[in-house]
Amino acid sequence: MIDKLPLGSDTALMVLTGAGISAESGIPTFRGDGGMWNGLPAELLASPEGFERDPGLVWRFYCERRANVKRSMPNAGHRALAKLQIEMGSRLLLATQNVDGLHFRAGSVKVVELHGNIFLTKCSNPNCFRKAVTDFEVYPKVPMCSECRNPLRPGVVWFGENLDKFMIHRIQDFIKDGKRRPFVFLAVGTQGAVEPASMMVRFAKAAGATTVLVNLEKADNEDAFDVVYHGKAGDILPAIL
Ligand code: BV8
Repeated sequence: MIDKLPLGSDTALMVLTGAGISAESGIPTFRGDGGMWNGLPAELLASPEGFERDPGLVWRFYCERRANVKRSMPNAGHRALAKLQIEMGSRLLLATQNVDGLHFRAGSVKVVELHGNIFLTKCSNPNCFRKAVTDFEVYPKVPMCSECRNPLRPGVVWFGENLDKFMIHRIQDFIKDGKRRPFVFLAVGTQGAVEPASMMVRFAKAAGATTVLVNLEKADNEDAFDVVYHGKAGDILPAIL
């Protein structure tokens, strides 16, 4: 039984998306085929240790994904959220764990990219003043910083790295604001295995939110949701929004 989300005229809605919303765009999820890439765990490649050990391998991992994302298009799930944002404006906060940028390409704005964006390139030297730049390049070998000669790296948040504190504050403020009005938290296409994103539903629930999950299979944090739909985001999101 699929019901429309309870979105009244002053309801605040926070949406958190994960790799599953981009699966129907042809982008592999992290836990699909065991989260492996060429026999290596994604979590090892998406880490400072992995980059330190073999920057060339990590760049091959990201360049293959950049090329795949460039060939991909947003799907009905992305588009349903972009359309809803036009209707809800600032009452909707869209945060994503994905680095593929497909929400922006579907027309969503002000998307909180918790884990960065695969089309950003920055210097791996934290003391270098070179700024992160938008970069669609697929590199045959490790690109070096023209300022400090250290290797460049993708502008994403790796395992063991902190998320941008301004993004965290923006989400905390939105959840706090949810206490004073009808509040819905919707998670889409996420296993709920990666912190701190997987904890957000609990904070929203504590703030009085009705919590809804749309996911192909059982999620690790499924107990935190009032309503659970198991199925494809591209089918369910247009129906409930
Ligand atoms: C942090 C960017 C403080 C890179 C990503 C022990 C030691 C060290 C650290 C930790 C530890 N224990 C916990 C931690 C913290 C760690 C963590 O949570 N680890 C996990 C593995 C246990 N988190 C961090 O390190 C974070 N930072 O905590 O800072 C700190 C600092 C130092 C030490 C400790 C703490 C940083 C996390 C960010 C990592 N970067 N991405 C890149 O993309 O290359 S996360 C990466 O994995 C993706 O971005 C993605 O978000 C995540 C995978 O999660 P999902 O999005 O849920 O994707 P998944 O494939 O898992 O699930 C997809 C779901 O979709 C499935 O359930 C499937 O059924 C469903 N699905 C499939 N198709 C569809 C569908 N649903 C609907 N429709 C469909 N069609």
